[in-house]
Formats: sequence, structure tokens, C-alpha cells
Amino acid sequence: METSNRVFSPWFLAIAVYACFCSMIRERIAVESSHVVYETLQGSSPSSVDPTLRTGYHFRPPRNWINDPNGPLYYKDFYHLFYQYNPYGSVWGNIVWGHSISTDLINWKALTPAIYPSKPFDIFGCWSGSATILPGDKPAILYTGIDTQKRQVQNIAFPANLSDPYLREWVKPDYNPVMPPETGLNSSSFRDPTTAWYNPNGHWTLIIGNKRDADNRGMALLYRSKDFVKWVRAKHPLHSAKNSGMWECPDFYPVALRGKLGLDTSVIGAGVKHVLKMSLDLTRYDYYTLGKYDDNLDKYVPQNTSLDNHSGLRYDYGNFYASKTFYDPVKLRRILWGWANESDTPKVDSDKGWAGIQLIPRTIWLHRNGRQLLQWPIEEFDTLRHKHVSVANKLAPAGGLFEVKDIQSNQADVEITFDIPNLDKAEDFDRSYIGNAQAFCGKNTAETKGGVGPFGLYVLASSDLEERTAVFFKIFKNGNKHVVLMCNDPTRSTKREDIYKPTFAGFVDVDLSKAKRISLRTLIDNSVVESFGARGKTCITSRVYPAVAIGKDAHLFVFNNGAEDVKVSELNAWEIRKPEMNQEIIY
Ligand SMILES: *[C@@H]1O[C@H](CO)[C@@H](O)[C@H](O)[C@H]1NC(C)=O
Ligand SMILES: *[C@@H]1O[C@H](CO)[C@@H](O)[C@H](O)[C@H]1NC(C)=O
Ligand SMILES: *[C@@H]1O[C@H](CO)[C@@H](O)[C@H](O)[C@H]1NC(C)=O
Ligand SMILES: *[C@@H]1O[C@H](CO)[C@@H](O)[C@H](O)[C@H]1NC(C)=O
Ligand SMILES: *[C@H]1O[C@@H](CO)[C@H](O)[C@@H](O)[C@@H]1NC(C)=O
Repeated sequence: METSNRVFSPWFLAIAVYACFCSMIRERIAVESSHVVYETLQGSSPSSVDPTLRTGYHFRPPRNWINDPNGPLYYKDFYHLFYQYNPYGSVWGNIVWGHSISTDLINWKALTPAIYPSKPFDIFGCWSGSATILPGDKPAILYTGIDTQKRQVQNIAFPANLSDPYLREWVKPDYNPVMPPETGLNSSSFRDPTTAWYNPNGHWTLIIGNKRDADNRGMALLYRSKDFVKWVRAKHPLHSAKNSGMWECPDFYPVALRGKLGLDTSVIGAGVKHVLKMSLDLTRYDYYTLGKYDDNLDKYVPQNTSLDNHSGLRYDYGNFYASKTFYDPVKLRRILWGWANESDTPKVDSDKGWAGIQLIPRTIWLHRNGRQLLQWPIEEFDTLRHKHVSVANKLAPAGGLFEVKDIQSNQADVEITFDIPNLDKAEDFDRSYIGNAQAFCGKNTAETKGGVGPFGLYVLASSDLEERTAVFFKIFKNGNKHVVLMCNDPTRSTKREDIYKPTFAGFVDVDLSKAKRISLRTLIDNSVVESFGARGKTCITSRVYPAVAIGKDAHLFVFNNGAEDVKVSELNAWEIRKPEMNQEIIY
């Protein structure tokens, strides 16, 4: 039963001391954080969880608030996911490390929280961190603790019992913190250690997010250790950029120049590029650059095609933050986890009893053009595909639309390929929008008539189309090239007016002059629309809360508001089954 508090009671008893500290936090407030703090809502959980728009197949606990994915790892036949979790309410606060295990990254069983405040070095919070698998298959977690002085410090934790494949219990040695904020560092901007990589010069290396106040410079501070216990800060950061503000949840890893295979985080050498990702607190989005890691200098330099600021590349141009990758040694791939928050109001979140999900884990690899990464839902996701419909060679005429019938589309997976026979009607691109897709799509909605496009999907639509979320492409001319935009327009997603409905958009780096076609895959899960354009080149996630288009009343349409006909050469849609989602708790 989702509606009961009982499931947590043995754990509550076990950590009564911790609960006592939580009530201290609740009354006093507040730990400095990048989250808005709603003090009165932090500990108020309703007696039942409102299932109406609740996601079914995206990762989430039975109830309450979650944010960042933490320490993903594989150990003795199980994938582990930890996550920032409020056990008492559905706004941010009282943060512990929730913990779940899976054999396929899709079906999950819950464990009791792995790391929670209990020592002077983390008594005011256990914030984000990462796992590293040390030689001999020994996992170690490094995380940010909030200490008795409310400073951010980095702590280490080890499994209590390496024979336990569930890694239920974690030990935090008394020599913590292993990385305190030294003089000169702002102890409110010092968090989120990464997975460490082994530098051939003989040391473990990792980075920590930081900001230098003088020039608002975001930084990836570099730390080294020979034994993983004693850590020393290097003089220079791995990388930094002025005016970028606090870098949260950095991630740093190698990608192969060719092919989809992932690499262990310690792989260094001629056949790889490196990815540096940071979550910018200023904008609340995740950005990455591709570049070169010099392991002698311990420096990273972005390549000249990667913009090193918040006009740069994003994993996802929508609601996606605090992401983290890990290397999967079973299927030899790198997997990306990212968090999506709600767009509803904190009061409503609190009344519903749930807030936040992790998006479908994505396999991530380098495009052969070397300029960007590609992402695709892990193959295991396809095991949830159920009832299927398909459409082939159907015209989406200029100004027209058709409904995709015979499946219930509120929880669905839709793959569609559009053929664009003629690009002549493409309008000239207004160059003032170069680098700013989102501003463009904010002005030019799904209803703005165009030359080639907008064409795409209306999802979570009411039968009369009063409610609908549009995911679409629009194509322009820029000299003798084409500019392709992908947009997610939720402005008509619900009749409710109190909801945050940002339009999201990204450019799609495709050459339409050769193959005049473009594909879209969209995962729909009641209040989530997660889309992958052009086989994973541009991804956009959005949270929407229809008032009418719920359950069986949610419809799916293909539309074309351009002046040029397009053809749906292929469309496949599946209903998606609900996996096991943390209902069962293993103590
Ligand atoms: C360690 O875990 C194994 C496997 O779950 C279990 O059999 C054993 O009793 C555990 N040891 C301790 C000391 O808890
Ligand atoms: C330290 O960082 C915090 C959080 O960004 C900021 O509010 C504070 O002003 C900074 N302290 C100094 C001395 O600049
Ligand atoms: C980027 O660097 C490559 C060599 O790595 C060079 O061929 C290319 O001209 C450079 N592009 C720009 C825009 O500087
Ligand atoms: C990012 O850098 C590029 C190239 O230097 C520049 O054209 C662009 O304006 C910058 N964007 C922001 C938001 O600073
Ligand atoms: C998610 O919530 C919206 C408001 O509903 C905020 O505007 C975003 O900043 C927030 N995103 C993150 C990553 O916290």
C-alpha cells in the first residue's frame, strides 16, 4: 500500500536519534542550499498519496520528495541507485540517501536509507556524492556532509559487509571529513564529489563543485589521494569558468571516439575524449563540454566546437538536473541518470504526497562527428512495451492532424519518423536567435503557422484538444544550410493556471539536405513527457499536469501546422507496463 506510513516504522525506531535531529532542523531552519526552503511543508506528509498524475515507470520512492541521483554503481549482480530523499515530506528538507536495487535498472526494490545524519561531520545533512569501485571490487562512497558548523565537508563511507550484495549498511569512519573546506574556500560552495579516476602517475583523482566569490567563477576543484583516505587539493582546478556561478554535481568521464561502448572512468589515452558536465545553479540546467584531459597536468581543455558557457550543449534542454553517469561493467556501457523536479506548486506537491522522479536511465556515447553526445533509453526499457499500434506512410498534410488510436497513451512509448519531401518552403532563420532556441520556441509556438513545420506530436491531449502538450520540429533556411529546432510547448497542457509551463527547445545538429527525414521518440508517463529527437541528438523533458487528459482520457495526435506536407513514414506506439517500483522494502 502506498498510503501507509507503517512501512517506514522499523527504520524510524532504528534511527530515533536521527529523527530527533530532523525535528531540530525543522524548527530552526535553515541549512543554506540551492533549494528553496519551505519550512512548514518539510515534515508534513499527507496520510495518502494522490495517484492521479503520478508517474508509473519512472524511478521514484512510494512517497515524498526526491532530488539528485547519487552514487549509482553495480555490485555483485545488482545495480544500486541512491538518491536525495526527504523521508518526512514532499518538499526539499531532512535529506538522507534513499537506496534501491535492481537487476535491470527498470524494476526496483527499496532498501532503508543508506546514509543519514548521525555524526558531527554530517549531522545537518547528507547531500550528493558518488561511488568509486576500488581494486578488489570494494565500493566506496564520497558525499557532502553538513557539519556541526553548517559547513559543507566531504566524507567517505564504506559498506559494512562486503558479502551483502544489497550493501544495506554503510560505515562512516571517525576520521571524516576527508576533505574539509580549507582556508580560502567558501564552505557554502563546496560540494558533490565525483567518482574518482586513477591517474597513471599513481594517485586517485576527483573533482568537487565550487564557486570563487570574487569573480563568481564556477570551478571543478581537483583532489588527489594515494590511499583514498588522505586527500590533498591540487593548486589548480581541473577546469573553471568565470561568471558561471556555483558548479553543482560535476561529472567527468572518458568516451570512446567510435562506437557505443562505454569506458571505465579511469580510462585515459589517445583513443578517448573526455566529458565535463556541471549543473549550473544559476540556470538550474546541466551543461557539458567535450575536450581533452591532460593527465600529466591534471587539466581539462574543452575542444573548440564546445561552447564553455550556458549557451553550450545540454544533455537535455528541458527539466533535467543534477545528473550523474556510471560505467556498467556488465553491458559495457555508460549510463546517465538525471532528476526531473515538479512544475506544480510546493503546496500542491505537499498535498499530493510526492515530488520528483529520476528520468529513464540513458545509454550515453559520442556521436561519430565528435561534436556531441548521443543518448537513448537503456535497452531494458523496451521490456515494458505492451500493446502496440503502428502507422505507415500516412500523410500529415499542411495544416492537418490525425489521431493515433487503439492504445491508451497516458503511459506510452512513441517512435515516429517524418519524411519531408520538400524543403523549399523553409523560411529564413532569424539570426538573432542563433544560440537561443528556447527564446525562439517561446515566441513561435506549436500553433504559429510555418513553412516547413511545426510538425510533431500532441501528447496528453484531451479529445477536443483544449489540453495538449506539443513536441515538434520546425525547419528553417540559413544560407544554403538548414536549421532544425526541436521544441516542447506545454503552454496548453492544462486548464490549471497556477502551474509553471516553460517552453523548452534545442537545436538539432542534422543535415537534412541528404536524408530528408527526422525521427522522434517520446516517452509519456502521466505527468512526464521525455523526448529524444534525431535518434538521441537532442533531448527534452517536461512535466505537465492535465486536468482532463488523464488516464483513458489522454489522447495522442500527429499534427502539422506548416505550409508543406510531411509524411509519417513510420510510427510505432506501445502502451508501457508498470514495473516494480520500490513497493517492496528489504530490511
Ligand atoms: C554479511 O552478509 C551476508 C550476506 O547477506 C550474511 O550472510 C552475513 O551474515 C552478513 N554478515 C554480518 C556480520 O552481518
Ligand atoms: C559564500 O557562498 C555563499 C553561497 O553562494 C554566499 O551566499 C556567500 O556570500 C559567500 N561568502 C562570501 C564571503 O562571499
Ligand atoms: C578547431 O580545432 C581543429 C583542430 O583540432 C581545427 O582543425 C579547426 O580549424 C578548429 N576550429 C576552429 C573554429 O577554431
Ligand atoms: C558563450 O560563448 C560564445 C562564444 O564565446 C558567445 O558567443 C556567447 O555569447 C556566450 N554565451 C553566454 C551566455 O555567455
Ligand atoms: C524546478 O521547478 C521549477 C519551478 O517549478 C523551477 O523554476 C526550477 O528551477 C526547478 N528546477 C530545479 C533543477 O531545481
